[in-house]
Amino acid sequence: MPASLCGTWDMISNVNLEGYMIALGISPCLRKIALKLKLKKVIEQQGDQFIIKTLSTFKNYTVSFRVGQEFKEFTKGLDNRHVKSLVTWEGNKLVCEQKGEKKNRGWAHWIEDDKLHLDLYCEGELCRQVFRRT
Ligand code: VL7
Repeated sequence: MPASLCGTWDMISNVNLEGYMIALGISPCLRKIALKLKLKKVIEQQGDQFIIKTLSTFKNYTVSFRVGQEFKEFTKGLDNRHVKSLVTWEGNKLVCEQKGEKKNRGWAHWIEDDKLHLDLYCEGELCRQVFRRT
């Protein structure tokens, strides 16, 4: 049983968010704002059901899903695309594949050294974020 992802987390590192946002086609103006943000994650889990909130002073983004069940996701306020998402456990990693216009798009969360790790990837760009518990 992997360590629980649940709780409230503060971002402590953020590598190549710029590359990830360029891959998503985010405008230079929005990228400049996004790069300055200290993101917070709030993760709730009840069995196979997850709610993941990404919070900032600028905007918030919430996704909820059931592990193993494909769902329609609209990335409202991010790149505003419609994707078909599927989240599964791959070992200790909670992995999301986001199928749509952008190839090789998704993310993975896992716990390592009591920290929450997040890889965000899109079309060959990888953004790596690390969070610590508040
Ligand atoms: C989503 C930044 C950059 C557009 C706004 C910046 C405001 C705050 O997908 C994500 O998380 C997954 C896994 O935890 C669950 O949804 C990360 C935020 C990363 C994306 C795109 C810049 C516009 C961002 C909401």
